[in-house]
Amino acid sequence: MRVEPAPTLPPSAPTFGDPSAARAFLRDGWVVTDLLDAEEVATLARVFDAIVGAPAEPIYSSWSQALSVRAQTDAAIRSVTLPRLCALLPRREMVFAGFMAKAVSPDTAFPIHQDPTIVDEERWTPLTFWVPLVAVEPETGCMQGVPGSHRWRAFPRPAFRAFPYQHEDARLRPLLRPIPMRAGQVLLAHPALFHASTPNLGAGRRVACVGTLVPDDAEVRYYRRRETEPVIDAHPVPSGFYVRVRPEDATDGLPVAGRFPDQPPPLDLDALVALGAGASV
Ligand SMILES: O=C(O)CCC(=O)C(=O)O
Repeated sequence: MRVEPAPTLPPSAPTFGDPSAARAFLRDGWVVTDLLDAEEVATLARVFDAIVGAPAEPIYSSWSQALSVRAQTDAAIRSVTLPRLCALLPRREMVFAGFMAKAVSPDTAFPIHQDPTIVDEERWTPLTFWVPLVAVEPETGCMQGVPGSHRWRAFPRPAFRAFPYQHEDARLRPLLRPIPMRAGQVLLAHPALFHASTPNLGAGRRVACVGTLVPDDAEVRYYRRRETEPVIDAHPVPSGFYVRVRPEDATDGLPVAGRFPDQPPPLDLDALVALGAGASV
């Protein structure tokens, strides 16, 4: 099956107040811009030290911590980043925020994946935000993206389901483009973007803030794949759901807005490369 590139993103697609950034987002699936000043970066680094300290695991994610830690982390990151993000992107809400940290280790590469669907992407454009608190380069745990791959999005991506093209890793890897950034810049990416990050081979821990923004009129959902059959249920969820509850524990009794087959189409590498070449933009 050939997936045709979407000619445009929905009406709520972000403009970033800058037509060239909006075009780059449409074409590549991400943009990078300045967000925080040095004092705000230092504040968030102190928050990380106070809440997390020196984690034992090579890759630390707030997402896998106790709910109280997740809520405390979300509140602290939100208070610093949300005013800045809203200045850049009016009428957005933050669904959740957390830390992603990498110790210095060759074992800290993050494999190619997409982030889960949390809104109907035909109607609304969500954004993953990622803000490093130190400069990042290919040698120090920077993000990498496959340009245009966010438009390969003809299916919902349920939470906790493995990336469906893991077996294509060797063919996808050469398409990854590194995204070096300065401390305090923000990467704003479509969650459907095929992305990864390099191992941190630098001199110190790499800490980044990560989270999701949605248009403020969007219906936020939890897309859950059934255990027994390849079907995805889309559950509308209340505000704060991704901060206050562990979604995997809490879908009983939630309404269902839609059902989808979980059948990602086979990967057509030529079509994916054409998306990245900006063929349709
Ligand atoms: O922080 C990283 O290195 C990777 C983060 C990422 O890809 C994600 O949170 O989806």
